[in-house]
Amino acid sequence: MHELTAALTENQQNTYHQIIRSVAIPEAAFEDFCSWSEDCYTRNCIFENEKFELILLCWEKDQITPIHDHGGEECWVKVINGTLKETLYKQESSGLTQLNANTSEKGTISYMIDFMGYHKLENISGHRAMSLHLYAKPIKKCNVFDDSKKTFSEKTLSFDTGSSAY
Ligand code: 2CO
Ligand code: FE2
Repeated sequence: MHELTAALTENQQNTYHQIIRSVAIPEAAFEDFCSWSEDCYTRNCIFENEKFELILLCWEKDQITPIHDHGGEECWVKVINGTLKETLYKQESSGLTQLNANTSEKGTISYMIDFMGYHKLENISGHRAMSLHLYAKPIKKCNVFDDSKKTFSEKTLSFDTGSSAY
């Protein structure tokens, strides 16, 4: 894990995809960072500085995010275990329209940035899942879609575990 955080700290953001793709971290190394909740997937901070944040998301079976953006930042997601489904959306004059959906297995990396639209992620494994999220720069706020009101509202993001000390 130290190797990954050191490489991200020392290198430029345009190398982040390559770094997260090539690093091989044993699944067991993530056990120290995980926490679980029946209410919502958990966000566990592994490392954060001014340039980026590395977060482990822990998903109980069938847990799902709301539809959201990424506060103008870049986002890479690597599946550590389980299967995640990502559904993409685009805002159009008629409202929010669904684009494609992708299924990611262990080791798969997906990328997201606001001009690509919005997304939601769902654990479709049938059991617990874990995913590693790299955001550059750190995302403190994002816009979340309220399905009943059919509007977006700003949400402040927080960690369930891990500190923001650096
Ligand atoms: N962006 C969501 C979050 O950090 C997870 S979906 O993958 O980007 O809570
Ligand atoms: Fe996201």
